[in-house]
Amino acid sequence: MKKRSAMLLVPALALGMTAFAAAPAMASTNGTTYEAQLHALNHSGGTGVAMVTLNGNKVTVDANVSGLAMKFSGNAYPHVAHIHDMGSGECPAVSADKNGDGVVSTPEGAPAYGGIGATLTTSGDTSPKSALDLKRAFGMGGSFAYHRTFTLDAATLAQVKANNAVIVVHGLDPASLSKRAQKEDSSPLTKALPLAATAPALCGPLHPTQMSGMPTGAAATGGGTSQTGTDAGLLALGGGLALAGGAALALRRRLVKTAR
Ligand SMILES: [Cu+2]
Repeated sequence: MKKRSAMLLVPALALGMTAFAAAPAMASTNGTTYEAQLHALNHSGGTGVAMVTLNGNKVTVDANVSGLAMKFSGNAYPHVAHIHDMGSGECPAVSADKNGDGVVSTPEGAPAYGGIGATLTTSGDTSPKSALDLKRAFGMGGSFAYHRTFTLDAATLAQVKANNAVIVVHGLDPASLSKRAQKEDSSPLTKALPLAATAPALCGPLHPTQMSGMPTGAAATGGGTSQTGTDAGLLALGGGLALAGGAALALRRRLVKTAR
């Protein structure tokens, strides 16, 4: 079934793939593209689209997002993002806000989208260990483009193929949160970051598509590569880098546990 549908998609993909800057070679049973329409969570006001193309154990992720929180304490906002999996392959409803603070936190949404299968970093490690690495975050600022090819672990790869993977982009404008939520940290993920920094802002389940090519939507603004002011922004977020690394180790386990 999978192989057959992939074969049928090849002509369409071959045409569209020319739009990708680094189009991977088309293998006979690979090259399947999955698309996620990214919708706002927690009233983030953002939107976007992500395209995920598989080639063997390599994955190429292209995304465009816009309308997210632009600044944190006057600096470009670091938005982390992941391929979540092993949940229900869905985005959470407002009712997922179990503690009633007006925010569906990352763990509260886990029954819907699962734990972290891969972290969409800009360089280096892409495992759940980098989940809260703000320096290599998915993108900086309110609108940006993302492009990267990396090796996907077997478990996450299988989840994508099973249509049980979800793209989640994190990071809310603290001012948009309730007074109570503004005072909360990101426990149990990490106490080093405020709730706003890790709460989901965009979400979209990945599904196979015959469409291919660069995602439409926000034009690339270069926000994803701009590092200006980043360090100060990270400090403003709580200087959580060092702590976040350790905290992230337990992140996937906790999220998956929550999802069960
Ligand atoms: Cu995530």
